Amino acid sequence: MYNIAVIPGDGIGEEVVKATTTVLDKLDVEFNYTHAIAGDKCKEETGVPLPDETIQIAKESDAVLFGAAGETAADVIVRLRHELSTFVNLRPVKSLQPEKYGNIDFMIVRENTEDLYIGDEEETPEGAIARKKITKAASDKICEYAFKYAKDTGRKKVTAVHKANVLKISDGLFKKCFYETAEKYPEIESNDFYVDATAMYLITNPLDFEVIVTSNLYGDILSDEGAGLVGGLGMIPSANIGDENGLFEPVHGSAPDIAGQGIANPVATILSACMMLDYLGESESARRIEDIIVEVIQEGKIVTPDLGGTASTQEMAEYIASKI
Ligand code: GGG
Repeated sequence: MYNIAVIPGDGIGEEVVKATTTVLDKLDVEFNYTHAIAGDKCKEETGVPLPDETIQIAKESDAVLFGAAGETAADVIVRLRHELSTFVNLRPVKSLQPEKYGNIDFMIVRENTEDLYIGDEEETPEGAIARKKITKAASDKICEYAFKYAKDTGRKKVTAVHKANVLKISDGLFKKCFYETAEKYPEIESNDFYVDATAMYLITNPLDFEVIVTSNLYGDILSDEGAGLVGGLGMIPSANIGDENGLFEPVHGSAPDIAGQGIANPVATILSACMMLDYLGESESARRIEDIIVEVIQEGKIVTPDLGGTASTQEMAEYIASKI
């Protein structure tokens, strides 16, 4: 039995997490869920966006399933990643509808602990300043992770994304660490692009990418762009992995425009749960659910409006669950 901390967060978080546990509950695997609060609503109600009790529950669990972050993202999801020492955020951009989006399939390996996301901002007489932190240790660690991931999964190329022509010291260090790590993996091709060029290449040449390794902010932005390549934010899961903890969340946010309507696409969160199953060593169940999701989307009968259907979040989840 696995102890799972469930943190729905804000907006559509509640709906997509409920849909996901509906699917998980049909597996031959036992889960003990401990629900915990965090987010904008939590801040309104308790005065804090991320209560100590929630952090404790997350730390004591075997894995965390998170729904969606809203305006308090920095104090909730970014802080949780730190509290759980999850140094990598894996964001797979994979097309489940190749006939519509082509065979896009690449992994974004996002550094999860530093960059502008350290939240070191201050007001100044002129306006504001934010500090960007890039260390050799974290850059080496994430580049090593990316190359090892490529090797372990049979990928042939790793691309570093940075802006080292302008941010010469910080992104320059990231680029240097990347090529030092690349030397240890001569069998894997390595190249690098500026982040602005990458934003274009993802649209013009998406099939050229296999593994992207990048810093925190660029990884966040490029994964939303990646979602746009394969059907939208409802399709992309993510896994935050550390030496001791795993936190699994869809790439999308709280989507206040559709929250409460029961029409959010649950696929990103269910696929995040598949990444959680892999992390827990339940890969057979993960592949089973992924296959069913592809089947359900191909059928196109019981899918949410963003996928061309009229089903609710929960109806789509129950249909997926019924096929297990
Ligand atoms: N881009 C979708 C979104 O709004 N995600 C919530 C968010 O801002 N998360 C912060 C992060 O992933 O670092």
